[in-house]
Amino acid sequence: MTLPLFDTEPQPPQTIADGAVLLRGWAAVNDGEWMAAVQQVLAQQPFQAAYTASGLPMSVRTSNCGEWGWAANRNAYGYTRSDPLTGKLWPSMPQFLKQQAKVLSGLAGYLGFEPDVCLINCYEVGAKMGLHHDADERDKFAPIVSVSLGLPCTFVWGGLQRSDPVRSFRLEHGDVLVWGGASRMVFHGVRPLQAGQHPLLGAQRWNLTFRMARAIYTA
Ligand code: MD6
Ligand code: FE
Repeated sequence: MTLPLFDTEPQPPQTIADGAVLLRGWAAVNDGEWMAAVQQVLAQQPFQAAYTASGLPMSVRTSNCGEWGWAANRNAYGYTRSDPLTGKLWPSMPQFLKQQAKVLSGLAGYLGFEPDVCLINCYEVGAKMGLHHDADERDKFAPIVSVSLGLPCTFVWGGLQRSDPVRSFRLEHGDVLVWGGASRMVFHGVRPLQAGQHPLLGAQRWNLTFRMARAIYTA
């Protein structure tokens, strides 16, 4: 009998739509390093409340690292150099995170990915993300690398129009979703987080999205 090397073995890349690749379990193999790197960011930039475009409080809390960060208060949202709340520059992106994001995007077929932001979202039980697309980045085709840690969620994947039909799938600890090109402006969301206990994250889900906020993707 052959034993799996890891609790969650990385699965072969799965193309879920044009330009969108799911790498199941790829961040679970070194999740201790992922956790340590995120904790290092959170020590400098703790999770804080965020607001939707219409000024309503969101159920997720956010942190950032990188040259830019995504921030939202009651009046405005978008990418800034520093945290509008404290005036401090966003903490720099740990080398481990940047290197992993580059390797994972490469595995999905995107060479030359140079993230200048990692937005970190924290979901507690009941937290959700309504249907949206990410349009604040300058390059509307550059990939985004999305890493899920902790409790599983139901991810909703729609089309280029808000009214397009959606399908949903589970994202689990260590799953990585890379999407750009023709899928970059697809509407998507996250259903309310179900209660549970994860060995590393307890009752939380963290989602890391590596983005090119200001740079133009040329590879
Ligand atoms: C989440 N993710 O997984 C929410 N956006 O919690 C996103 O909204 C997202 O995963 C753009 C690109 C990838 C994503
Ligand atoms: Fe999004």
